[in-house]
Amino acid sequence: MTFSTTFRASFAGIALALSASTALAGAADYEFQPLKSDVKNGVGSELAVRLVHKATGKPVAGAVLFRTRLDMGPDKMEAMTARHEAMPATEPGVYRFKADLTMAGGWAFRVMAKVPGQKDTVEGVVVFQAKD
Ligand SMILES: [Cu+2]
Repeated sequence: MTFSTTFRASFAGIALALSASTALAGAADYEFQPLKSDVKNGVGSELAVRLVHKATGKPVAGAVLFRTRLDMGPDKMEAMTARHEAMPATEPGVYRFKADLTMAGGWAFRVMAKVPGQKDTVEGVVVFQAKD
């Protein structure tokens, strides 16, 4: 291999890496985090997640959360789901839900979100521990 082909090959690699990270930048820049991962097991348990912009650590307000699912996947009970409903927001970037949990253990809150100014859908999984 000559110098020039080596150079071209590594340059192509860098270009590829750059375009890949640009393409993923949107959705991967955001993260859902639990406000408090320990929650009460039972009816009307309150779960709250914060959506943050990873680079700045700032909460992201005004996102539209959809296709939410709450299941016991973390405890190998994917099929066990819990009813839940969104509650009014009390602080920017924090999304609250009231859930009817039926078992103590690990619950995964799966969510998709449309973030203002982002065309890619942000996906998140937040694990909560329900305690009796
Ligand atoms: Cu279960």
